[in-house]
Amino acid sequence: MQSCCRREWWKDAVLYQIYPRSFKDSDGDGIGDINGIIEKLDYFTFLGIQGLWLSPMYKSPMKDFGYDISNLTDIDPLFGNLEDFKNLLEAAHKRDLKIIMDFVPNHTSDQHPWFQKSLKREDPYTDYYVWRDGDKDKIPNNWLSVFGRTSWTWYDERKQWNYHAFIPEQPDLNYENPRVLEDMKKALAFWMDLGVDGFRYDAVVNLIEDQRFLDEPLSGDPNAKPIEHEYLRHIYTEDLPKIFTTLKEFSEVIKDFETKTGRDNLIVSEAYVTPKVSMEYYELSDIDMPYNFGLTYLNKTCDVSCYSEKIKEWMDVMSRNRWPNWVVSNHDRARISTRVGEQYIDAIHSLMLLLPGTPQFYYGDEIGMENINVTFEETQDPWGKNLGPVRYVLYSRDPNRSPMQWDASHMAGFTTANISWLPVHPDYKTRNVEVQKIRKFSHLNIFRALVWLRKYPSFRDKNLFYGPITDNIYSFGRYMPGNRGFYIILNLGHQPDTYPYDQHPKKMQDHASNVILFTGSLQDTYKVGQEIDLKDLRLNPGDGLVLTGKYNNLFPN
Ligand SMILES: [Ca+2]
Ligand SMILES: [Ca+2]
Repeated sequence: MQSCCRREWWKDAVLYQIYPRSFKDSDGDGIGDINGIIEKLDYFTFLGIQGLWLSPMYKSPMKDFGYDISNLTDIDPLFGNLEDFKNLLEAAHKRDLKIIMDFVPNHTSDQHPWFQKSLKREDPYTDYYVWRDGDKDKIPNNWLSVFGRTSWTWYDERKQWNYHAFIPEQPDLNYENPRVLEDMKKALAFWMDLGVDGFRYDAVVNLIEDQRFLDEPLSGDPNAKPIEHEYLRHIYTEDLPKIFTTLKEFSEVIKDFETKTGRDNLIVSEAYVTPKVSMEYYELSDIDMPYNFGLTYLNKTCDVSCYSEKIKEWMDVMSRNRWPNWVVSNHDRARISTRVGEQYIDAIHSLMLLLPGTPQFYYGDEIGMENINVTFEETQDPWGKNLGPVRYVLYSRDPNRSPMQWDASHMAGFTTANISWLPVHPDYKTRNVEVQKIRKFSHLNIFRALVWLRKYPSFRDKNLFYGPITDNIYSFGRYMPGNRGFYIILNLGHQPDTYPYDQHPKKMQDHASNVILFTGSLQDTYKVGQEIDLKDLRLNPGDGLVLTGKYNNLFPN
């Protein structure tokens, strides 16, 4: 709908990514499914979540865990069926919870009927994929798969090479053929008719290939092995200009549907690019929120500059009608707890929930779930398998996809089976939803308090001002004239530090005097509503404070 006239639901939403295989198993096969998600929908009401993004549940041989789709308009039996999915939509909508689907435009499974027909040169599918003539013993060029090794596979049936940006079982669609675009639009329409609330465009940087098929230059990265994607600079296979116009065609289908039905669909896109390039997705592809992945690069060596640079870099490009968003982890990135250390989790949640814009959380991050260790034998992820028993640890995404830790019972309450598709983290008896529900200052309850806090008008706009920073302390303020203002002070560094009061913004003097929320070691020091003298404020690493002018109790019970 027109952004001039009404506020889209996703601007006030907190989003949550479900990795369906790992969320909740309803039928005891050790793999999460749709009915499992339905069982747990009240959890999102409890958390204060308004939108769920579901990683793919389409029919798939599961070579890349659902990102290899063999039927774009059906659900894989592993997860349930279309009826189950409709039930999920209905049950979610009853709770004012929106459902965002993954949309995978770059490729299908090699088991998709289009590919099977293309293999036989059956029209109109002959050119649905990227085929190249050549000699069986000589690959067309040096292009490398994102998951490592050559991106070309020879097919005797066609006596031709086939291009795949990912694994051989994920052949790339050929967007030089306009029919491909039209057929993919039909898939979008199918799910919109069913009632989904938006899409996440997957792997958009790989969508288009340069039609000259020239060798890519070496990256010069000394850490990259010759079979690894980082070994080359992807000037002919990534970020090509035609991506934007192609995606815009998809977005137009979605926007037309919005105009017809009066419903707002959220369009997000996955591209690990600079904020500047991200902006092109807003402008040229009509995407509501290109994911802001800056904070997915945080790690244990980060002092405050990592955070402040990424935040400023992103906010600096948020002009006009662009709406900010924040992501720290997902199914492709190590868990944030593991990357930066558990003691920073509450402070990072404070950033994500109190900075301007829409945050998206990865399942389990709200309780600070950690990566699991996976041996090479246990490795399921093709990215890990492809690179062998030494290098797999650098690439496998299995460690951050372990089952959700619901409670201290058998298999963390995830499944009744004795074995799950990936192991449950051994810390589940002490780290789980149930145990954190009861603990007043648990990650889960601080997360809920922050979600509740962001309902104040001062958090609803893009207003933001930066407070002083040190090597350890980061601070920022949010306010809207005529409303209660807030001031947030976080120690994101590695040393205890004192708030630099000599640089304290004078305009905040009146607003920031009472403690409203605190994390880390400060829970022994402060009470909600207590007046505070910023001159003496000392914070340990991971500590955080939210200050405002008046008393407010943020911790229910
Ligand atoms: Ca199951
Ligand atoms: Ca492609």
